[in-house]
Amino acid sequence: MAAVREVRVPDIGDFRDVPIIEILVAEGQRVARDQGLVTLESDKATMEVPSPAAGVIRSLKVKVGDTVSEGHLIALLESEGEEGDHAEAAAPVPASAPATGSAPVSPGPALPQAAASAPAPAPSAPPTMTPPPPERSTTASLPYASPAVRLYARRLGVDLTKVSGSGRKGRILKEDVEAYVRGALRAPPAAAPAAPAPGEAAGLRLLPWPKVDFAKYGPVESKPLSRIKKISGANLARNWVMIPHVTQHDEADITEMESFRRKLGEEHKELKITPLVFLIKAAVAALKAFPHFNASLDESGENLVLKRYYHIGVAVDTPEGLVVPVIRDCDRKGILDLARELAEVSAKARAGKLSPGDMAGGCFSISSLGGIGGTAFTPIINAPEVAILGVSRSQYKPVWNGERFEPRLMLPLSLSYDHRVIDGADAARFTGFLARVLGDLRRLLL
Ligand code: CAO
Repeated sequence: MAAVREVRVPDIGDFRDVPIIEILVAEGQRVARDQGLVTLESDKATMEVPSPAAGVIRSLKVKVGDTVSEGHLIALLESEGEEGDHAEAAAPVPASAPATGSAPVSPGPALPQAAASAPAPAPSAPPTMTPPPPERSTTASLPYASPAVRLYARRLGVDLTKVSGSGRKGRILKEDVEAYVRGALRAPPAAAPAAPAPGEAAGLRLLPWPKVDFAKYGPVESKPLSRIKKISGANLARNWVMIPHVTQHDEADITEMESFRRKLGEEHKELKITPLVFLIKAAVAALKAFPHFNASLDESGENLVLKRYYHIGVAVDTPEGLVVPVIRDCDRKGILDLARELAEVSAKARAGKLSPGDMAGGCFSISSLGGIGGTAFTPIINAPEVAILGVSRSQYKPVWNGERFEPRLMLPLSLSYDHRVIDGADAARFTGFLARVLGDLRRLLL
């Protein structure tokens, strides 16, 4: 049941006729137990008188400038009386002590921010008052502020050592903290933002996109992007700006592989066996040899998640735009199975029938433009994967065999990798490994 209590000045030692310098609450205000009600300040110290219980301030019996001694009536509190509440004259809280309940009350260094997030002090501190700094002439002196102001500053994340006080003897008031926050909000950012972790916005500060009235220069027609283009475009843009891409180019001699592929094609006329299926098998072998390519950064950007499965994404060009279905467990499938599955997923992709699940869970992607043309390109990494292999059209080139040039079928490889995870030397080793495997498929048995 609610009861009206008198809140009086507690035992404050030898101090008498101490002025009240701050009233921290208003009549009718709900207060928590231990919340500061008034601040007292003598020539030698300041302290707060805390509320002995949770409740509502019915009336205040003092004002700023009044002088009080032990036992002086401060306020009437309609308390929500719980067992164990303090007696009416609660122990005072030293105003300039570090914000830990039993900390010594002599002036010391300001709390570091981490410690400053500790809960507000319990009112069990000894009834000793803390001397305010005589002068706030050096920045090394203890920030001189009441616990309420300290708590307020902590909640706003303000380091009180950076705030100058406008109160008596340089005391930091609530208004000083507010003025500091206002100033900080107006100030330009001190430094460029830190590199974004995966999952965070890049926070780029770019020029606005140029606005051009194209119709001024000739006839135009506006056509909306397809749904797939909009989705893949947003993904590609994020991946391009958030991943530091480097592309390593190499060539594989696939002369022998090509004659094997043709032979297989004649034996399995029902299947379309293209170089891509060999590339999938070679990629799995390379991912096994270089496990950090078969990995993703976690959301914090501080850990690499290594995968023990081998699901390969294949970029498929469809009339609606680019999609990347994933072929699962490529380590457990042979060339013929992969050729069959590749034909199925690319037909499904072109028919617009892929489900989100068909495109999820990839470890590494391959983008082949070999059927179309070109000599090299820079594929964009399919986040959160850390590398992607681009393949261009093979062509016969004169290759020096130590004695003479001979015509060899050379396949261009372009490996884009996330430089946060993969170093250039490893990328060169990875493409070199791929080239050796494609040059001699027996290596897949090793
Ligand atoms: N060099 C020379 N010829 C190649 C080749 C290469 N690297 N890759 C494929 N070919 C040949 C194939 O053998 C086939 O010829 P034959 O019919 O005579 O055997 C022909 O080119 C067409 O192949 P394909 O493109 O139909 O089949 P694929 O297995 O190579 O590729 C698929 C399948 C779905 C990946 C492909 O059709 C596709 O969509 N590619 C585009 C991917 C894309 O847009 N990537 C860009 C993304 S941007 O990062």
